[in-house]
Amino acid sequence: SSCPKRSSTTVHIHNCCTTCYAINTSADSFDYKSFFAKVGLTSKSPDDIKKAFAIIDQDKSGFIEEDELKLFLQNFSASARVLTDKETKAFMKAGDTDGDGKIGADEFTALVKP
Ligand SMILES: [Ca+2]
Repeated sequence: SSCPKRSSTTVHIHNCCTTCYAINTSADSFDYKSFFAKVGLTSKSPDDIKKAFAIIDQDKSGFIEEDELKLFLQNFSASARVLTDKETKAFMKAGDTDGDGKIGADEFTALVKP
């Protein structure tokens, strides 16, 4: 089987199978815990997790806002789908521990390494 092409800006922490996972998760079935484990983020150093965070934080605001979270999977695979509103809200709720409506680097790290 062939691997989908990735853009040079995608997070290079995954292998072909995780790319396929990012593409193939069907609507409302995204589970951040299993995704982080599958792409190998959970075993990365805190520095590497912060690097991934910096890529997901596309406008470099220091936070992952809801619109950026929606495009989360596309950071891992350019051809991945956007998250549904339901998935985005559940993901945000899980990561936003201080309730300010966005996910900071420390919150993201805590989400990846609970
Ligand atoms: Ca941002």
